[in-house]
Amino acid sequence: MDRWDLLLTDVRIATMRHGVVAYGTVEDGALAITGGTIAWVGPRSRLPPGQAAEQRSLDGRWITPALIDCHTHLVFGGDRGAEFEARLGGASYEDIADAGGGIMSTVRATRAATEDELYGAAVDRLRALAAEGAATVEIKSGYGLDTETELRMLEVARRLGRHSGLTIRTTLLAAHAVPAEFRGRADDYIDLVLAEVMPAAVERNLADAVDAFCEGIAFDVAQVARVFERAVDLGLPVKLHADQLSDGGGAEVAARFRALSADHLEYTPPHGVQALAKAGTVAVLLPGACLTLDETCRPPVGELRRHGVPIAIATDCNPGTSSLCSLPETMALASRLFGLTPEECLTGVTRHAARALGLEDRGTLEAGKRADIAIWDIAHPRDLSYWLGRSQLAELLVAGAAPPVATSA
Ligand code: DI6
Ligand code: FE
Repeated sequence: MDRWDLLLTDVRIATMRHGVVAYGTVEDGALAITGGTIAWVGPRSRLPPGQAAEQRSLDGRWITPALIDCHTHLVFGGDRGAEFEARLGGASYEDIADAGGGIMSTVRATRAATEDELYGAAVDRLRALAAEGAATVEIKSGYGLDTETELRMLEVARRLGRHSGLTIRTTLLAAHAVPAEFRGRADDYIDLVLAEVMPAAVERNLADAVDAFCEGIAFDVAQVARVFERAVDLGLPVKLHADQLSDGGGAEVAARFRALSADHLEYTPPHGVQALAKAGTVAVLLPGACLTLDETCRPPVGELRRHGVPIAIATDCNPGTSSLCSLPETMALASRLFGLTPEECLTGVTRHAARALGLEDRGTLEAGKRADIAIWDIAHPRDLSYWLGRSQLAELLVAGAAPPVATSA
C-alpha cells in the first residue's frame, strides 16, 4: 500500500500533458504527493490503495501546473512611469532616449541602488506574479552593464529564490545595451563581457543561462555569436532577444547555437522559423511589449504552428516596454493580440515555458514531476485567458506546500 503526504480529491485536473485530450483533462481526478513530488495522478476511480497523512477535497475545483514566467527583467532600480506618461503625451521613444531617458535611465538607477533596495522593489513584483499562480520565474540582469552591478542584480535574484520558496532561474544579460562609457565601442564592451563579466558570474554560480539583445540598437549577429561561443565554453545554455524591432537574423543565430529559446520574434521571417524548428528552440512571445510599444508587426504564429515550434509566452516584466506582473493577464493579451488559443496560452505558461528554461521536472501534472500546483476558482481552464484583470487563483502549492512568499494581498 502506498503512503502519501497529501492526497487531493474531488478535483478537475488540467494536466497539460501533450496530445491526449484538450488540456490533458482528467475529470473527477485525484492527485497524490510525496516528498514534494507527484506520486500519482489520474481518475479517482483508479486511485491505487494508499494512505495519506492529509487528505483534502477540492470541491470540484480545477488545478493546473503552477505557472512559469520564462522571461522577466524583474530586478531593476527606479521605474519609468513618468516616461510612460510623457510618451502618451506625444514624446517619442527616441526623444526620451536622446534626453537621457529610456533604458539608460534604468541603468543609472540600478547602479545607484543598494542590494536591499533592489531586493525590496523586486520582491513586491515577485509577490504579484505568485499571487496569480507563478511558482517558477526567470530573472535577467542587464541594467548594470558593468561587472559589479550585473553581479549585484543576479545576487538579488538568487536571494529572491532563497527567501520566496519559488524557483528563480537567473540569466546573465550583460549584452543588453551598450553602456554610455562604451558609446561607439560596442566591440570593446563585448570584450569586457567575455573577459570579466561572464567568468565572474560563473565563478560565483550566479547565472543559469546567458542572453543577449540582437538588434540594430544593441548588438549584431557577430557580437551575439561571440557571447554565445563564450557561454558554450563556460557550459551555460543560451537564449536570445531576437527580431523584436527588425529582422536582424536573430532567430537564425539562436538556432545555430541551439538556444533554449528565441524571444520576441515579431520580425522573424519564415526561414528563421524553420531554423528554430530544426534546432528544437522554443519561441517565447511577449505580448506586453507589443502592446506597450504599439507594435503592429505580429510574431509569425501561423508559421510557428506549421513547423511545430513550441510556443511559450511570458510577461517580459520590465520598466520600459512591459510593466506587466501577471501571467493570466499575459494569456489574456496573447489570445487577443496574437490569436493564440486559450489552450496554447496555458501550454505557453506551463509545459513550453518549462522547456524554454531547460527544466524537465515541471510544467505538467504527471507522476514524478514537482508538485507545483495552482488551484483556481474557474469554471474551465479557458477562463484564464477569457477574463481580464481578475485574480482567479485560490491557492498555490510549491513542492506540495504553501510557499513562504505571500500569495494573497
Ligand atoms: N527588449 C525590450 O523590450 C526590453 N529589453 C529588450 O531587450 C526593453 C528594456 C527597457 O526599455 O528597459
Ligand atoms: Fe526582455
